[in-house]
Amino acid sequence: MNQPTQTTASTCCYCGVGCGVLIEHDGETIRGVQGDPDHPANYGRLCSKGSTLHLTGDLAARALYPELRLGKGLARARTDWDGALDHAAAVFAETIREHGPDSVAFYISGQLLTEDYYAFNKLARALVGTNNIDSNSRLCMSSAVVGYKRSLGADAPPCSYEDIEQSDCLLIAGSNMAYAHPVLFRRLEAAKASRPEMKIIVVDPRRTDTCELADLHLAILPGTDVALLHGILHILLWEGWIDRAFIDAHTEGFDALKKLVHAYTPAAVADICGISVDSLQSCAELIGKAPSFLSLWCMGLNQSSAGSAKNSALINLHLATGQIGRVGAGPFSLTGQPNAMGGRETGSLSNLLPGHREAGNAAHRAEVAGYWGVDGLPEQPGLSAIELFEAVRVGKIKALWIACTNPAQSMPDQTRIHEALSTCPFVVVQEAFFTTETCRYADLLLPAATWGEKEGSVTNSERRISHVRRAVPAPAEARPDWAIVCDFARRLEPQLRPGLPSLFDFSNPAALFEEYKQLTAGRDLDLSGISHALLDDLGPQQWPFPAGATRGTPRLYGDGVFPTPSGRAQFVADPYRAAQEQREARYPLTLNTGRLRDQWHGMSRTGTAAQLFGHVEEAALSLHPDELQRRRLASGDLVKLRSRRGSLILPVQADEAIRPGQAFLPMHWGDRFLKGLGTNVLTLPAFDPLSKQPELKHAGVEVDKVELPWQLFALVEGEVQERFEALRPLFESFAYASLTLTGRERPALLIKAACAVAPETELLAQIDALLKLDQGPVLAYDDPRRTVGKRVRIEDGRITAIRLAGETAARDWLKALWSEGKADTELRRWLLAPLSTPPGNAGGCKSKTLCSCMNVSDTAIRAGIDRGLDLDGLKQELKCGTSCGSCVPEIKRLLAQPVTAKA
Ligand SMILES: Nc1nc2c(c(=O)[nH]1)N[C@H]1C(S)=C(S)[C@@H](COP(=O)(O)OP(=O)(O)OC[C@H]3O[C@@H](n4cnc5c(=O)[nH]c(N)nc54)[C@H](O)[C@@H]3O)O[C@H]1N2
Ligand SMILES: Nc1nc2c(c(=O)[nH]1)N[C@H]1C(S)=C(S)[C@@H](COP(=O)(O)OP(=O)(O)OC[C@H]3O[C@@H](n4cnc5c(=O)[nH]c(N)nc54)[C@H](O)[C@@H]3O)O[C@H]1N2
Ligand code: SF4
Ligand SMILES: [Mo]
Repeated sequence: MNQPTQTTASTCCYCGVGCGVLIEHDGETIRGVQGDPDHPANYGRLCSKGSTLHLTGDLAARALYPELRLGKGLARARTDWDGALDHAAAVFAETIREHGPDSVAFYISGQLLTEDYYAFNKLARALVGTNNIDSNSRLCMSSAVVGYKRSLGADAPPCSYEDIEQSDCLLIAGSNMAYAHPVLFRRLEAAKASRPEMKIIVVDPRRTDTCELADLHLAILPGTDVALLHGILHILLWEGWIDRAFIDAHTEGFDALKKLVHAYTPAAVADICGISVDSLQSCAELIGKAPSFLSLWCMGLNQSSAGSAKNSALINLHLATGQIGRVGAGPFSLTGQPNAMGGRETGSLSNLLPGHREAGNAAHRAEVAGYWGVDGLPEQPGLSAIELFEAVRVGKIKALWIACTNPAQSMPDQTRIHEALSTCPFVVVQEAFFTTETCRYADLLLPAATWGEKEGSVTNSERRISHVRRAVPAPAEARPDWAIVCDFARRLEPQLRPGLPSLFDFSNPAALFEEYKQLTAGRDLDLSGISHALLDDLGPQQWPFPAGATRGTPRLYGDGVFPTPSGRAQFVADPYRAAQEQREARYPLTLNTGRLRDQWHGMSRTGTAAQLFGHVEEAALSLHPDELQRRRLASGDLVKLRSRRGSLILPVQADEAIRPGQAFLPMHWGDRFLKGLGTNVLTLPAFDPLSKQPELKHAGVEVDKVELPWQLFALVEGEVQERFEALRPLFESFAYASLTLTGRERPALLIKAACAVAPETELLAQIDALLKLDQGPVLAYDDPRRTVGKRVRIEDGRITAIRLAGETAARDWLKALWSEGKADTELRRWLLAPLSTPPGNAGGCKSKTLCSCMNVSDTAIRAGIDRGLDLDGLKQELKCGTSCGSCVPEIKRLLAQPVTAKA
């Protein structure tokens, strides 16, 4: 193996914290990653996802060659880039000629680089002539965009990460930053440790790991934030904890808001939100008396049919208290994806244009058209994500280009999304991994370069632009996104703009950036002073950074002047409206969805690293123990989870962090890892009227116990991706099937499945063959009626594959033996005995890897706690929590549990 010889400074491709990474490689292959000590987002830190980047992205899961399907129902065949893009250009040109420019659409992603984004946007608006270009940021940040614009006049988070550390009072609303923005959470932990007087309030229906840092946790009922925020303002007014001078000098609309919040009395609000009047009062007092007050928020506010109202109600608190434009103060949205900000800047939502302009504004259109040298930009409003897929489903959109997003997993109401994708005449998918749910629908699959293989820029949550650098070449024929777009556009131009000079004459990402940045000159986000070269010289910079500037801008609105027509910030008086689906007899539970600590969205990348399944191994629905008891369910039981739109079969687990009446399911599970279209088969497509962001966090659901007595458990090590692909289709006939990875040094595929009656022996034989259990050193037992069968493969004294069918009580015991690399002497006796009771305490306590970096299980940590170790003792003895620190909040939670619960 070649030793790493080079280091390339780049950024992490996951969350919006935007950490700098040092990629260690040998010019061909990435060997390791370290946090970049010089990057101002993380100063060397990385979380469990960032520090394992080099372990993800198995080549066997990568899209490597363009593939084309020449007719529905046919298989895709490999083609070359010329053939692929010529074909795409021909189909797009013909569709546009026959049905007009709005019969095609582009659905792109906050994980694209700014240069990719800009190229796509120019392609759609200037060349094709449609505003049908939207991005997955619609599911993510569009409510924050509306919130900032309505309240402050421009889409600009006004704070810096340092403000978080310097604040006296932090309100964290609808953000589980311990999981979703971990490095920032580590910075907050450190700040609170050095200034314990800093107050932290968490508003979240669930008691998340983020609550470990909270002085006050308000577990409000789902969707009631607007009532809460108005209730806080009511108390601030009553107590006189507002900044009248700031309100008079710098804002408008306060009287209307005052009138509105008059009705939001503490008693009424406590009732709506399901919290006590005391806790509401304490919350208002912490905010009202704080020298500086900063709020952080994320999807708990944005992903709601009241997302815009929630955002503005929160910003109202800052305006009423004058807590903006000062050190440690301000409303600070955490952006989800690494370059959601870049997408907003380049105008890559259907209603936007580059440079924070509006597609619906004629003057803005004329400015951009003039700069691009085209006659005009399309006037017809573009469709937003939900509307766009609906237009595909009903046949209005006939050619769809999807890049860097997996809508067949991440959009709400999956049944309709799958319908749309299967009926669309021409679907192009530009993807780095061929394994996603959306790739199945690609008529043309274009292999994209990904993290470590591409160059450009990204903007993180604090408006800081970093230069993303390429470390190694992309595998096989994969190409960077900007290059694919420009190459396609140049092939489309002769058909749509014959005889005119190309609009896409870019030879590298820097050229795209140079053209794009001029569109920001003189605008609120002016970044015309930045270039790739400047970022190499000065390091990452925060906009605004106009031409001639020597440094970026850490904080906005220090002068109290806002980018509104009057220069004043606007109070917004939206009343509280309940979530769309209220609890009712048929659907008495509210389903909340969100992130796991170690997985990223549809798991195309994180799902290739067995280690990242150590913390959570499989899909399970979390319910409060009382809800389980009420339904006579025990942890591990399989249930049918159903909403008005669809259902899923999966196990339940007890979770005290969730209030009765609610349920939680991670958003990551799609049809690949769990049979049945995934979490979003349940969610609803209702969206906020202004931001058009869907209500992904509140769906009415119910669970019913299912009897699926015939169960299967299998584990096989080696060639996990290949086996995954081959085995997954065989599980379509099972009612329940979960396929995930497990292990660390020796990754293995882990399968759990169940159905009502034993499947055909032929199917089982097929499965066995793929598990390498059909020949060689395999111990086997089948009961005479063939309803129970056991197979274990032992090589060099170690278990390498397991399959239990019909009866799976020994699964945890066998898995533990596999993991320890032992073949117990009991094994043979147990296996060949007709009675299947496993020896010892098999099937006993299941453990999970709490500390993923140092490979420490929760069992080991509990044992340490029982021996009397505190956090420092645990760190010293077990080394847990000493690397990335992502597990520290959970260790603290174990430490805080009463002794009986710890046992
Ligand atoms: N590990 C990991 N990190 C990620 C990602 C990932 O996939 N994995 N994705 C990134 C992306 S794109 C995003 S957008 C962010 C998302 O980051 P977050 O928004 O922090 O994560 P979520 O888990 O989606 O939701 C946050 C919290 O909102 C709460 N919530 C639900 N309903 C309500 C409500 O009505 N009111 C309030 N106040 N809270 C509510 C949920 O209980 C949940 O704890 O994470 C980013 N970081
Ligand atoms: N129920 C529920 N649903 C949700 C959410 C929720 O909280 N609950 N959250 C929503 C939110 S906030 C978001 S942001 C979305 C995310 O949803 P998606 O955008 O679907 O998420 P990803 O799986 O990250 O999709 C990115 C895809 O790009 C591919 N890729 C990686 N690098 C590159 C590259 O360089 N180029 C190209 N072309 N492709 C690449 C990856 O393999 C992956 O398939 O999910 C939304 N859906
Ligand atoms: S916090 Fe973690 S996932 Fe987010 S950018 Fe930093 S290392 Fe990547
Ligand atoms: Mo997101």
